[in-house]
Amino acid sequence: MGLWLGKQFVTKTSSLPGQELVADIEMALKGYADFGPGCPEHLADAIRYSLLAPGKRLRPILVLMAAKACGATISQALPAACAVEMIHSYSLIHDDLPAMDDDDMRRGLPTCHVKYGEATAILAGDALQPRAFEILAGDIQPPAVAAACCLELARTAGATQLVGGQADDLHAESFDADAELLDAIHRRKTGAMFVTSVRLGGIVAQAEDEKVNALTTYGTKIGLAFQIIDDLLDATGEEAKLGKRTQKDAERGKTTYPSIHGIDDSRQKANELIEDACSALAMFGESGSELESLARYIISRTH
Ligand code: GRG
Repeated sequence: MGLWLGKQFVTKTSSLPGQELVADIEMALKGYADFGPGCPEHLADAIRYSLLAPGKRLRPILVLMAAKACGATISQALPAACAVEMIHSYSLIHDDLPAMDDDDMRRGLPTCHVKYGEATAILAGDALQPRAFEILAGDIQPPAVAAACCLELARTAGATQLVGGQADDLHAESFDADAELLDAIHRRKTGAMFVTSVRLGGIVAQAEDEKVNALTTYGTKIGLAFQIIDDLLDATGEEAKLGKRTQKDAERGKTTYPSIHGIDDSRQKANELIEDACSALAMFGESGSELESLARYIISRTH
């Protein structure tokens, strides 16, 4: 199986690199999903249902790979990996709500609001956000690095990046977005979390600025490539494999990368972005090889 990427036919595996990290991530997430006796049982159930559903764990894998590439251990970076997944899971729960993208299927399961009702789904997302910062503040050492991680994630999750990108994306449903606006939406709604994931790895490792800057370039490029492939999968992918509905963008009349640039040029662009991302890893030498395989997975993925 391969993917036609403009001039190139990519035959790389579509299995996600870093699978050996997933067991550690899942176990830590389970621990952090235990809010203790003060949390109402139905809220705790809804949080666990969405957070522990079978996601790819791409962002936490990126945190851990970047941390390793910069010389940190997995256990040093695991709290940051879980914090990122909490923000990501909250954003998916809220994105699926009727007031936003109105989806009934996510990660192969009924969405949180379909299973638990809208109010509980909103609250589950709400609870995941402060939990992310509680984890960073409490479990990243030393405290100055914990504070730097909180600042990094807060900026990305906030009104100019994740939330701002989502607001522009919803707003753009009422008119035809141009290529510039579409890039700005993708960069903030999707790309920013990829950038922050690898930057958090570098920050936890207390890496020098040069390395964090290289990771920033890498994250920016794979983030946009990921969204382009997401648009292509929505247009051409299989629901059963994706675990979510397809053709949603066309149904909602949404402007997407393929609707502006066409399918072949979109694939070509994604391919170029991945090559740029891999070039940005040059200074890491062999330590960057896992991040490189992960970048190549992004263009070959089928879900
Ligand atoms: C509600 C503030 C707020 C933001 C929502 C995440 C998001 C922003 C929207 C989701 C809609 C969407 C399909 C975005 C495209 C990129 C994306 C985030 C895909 C889902 O990420 P995956 O494929 O999901 O890594 P899993 O389930 O594997 O974790």
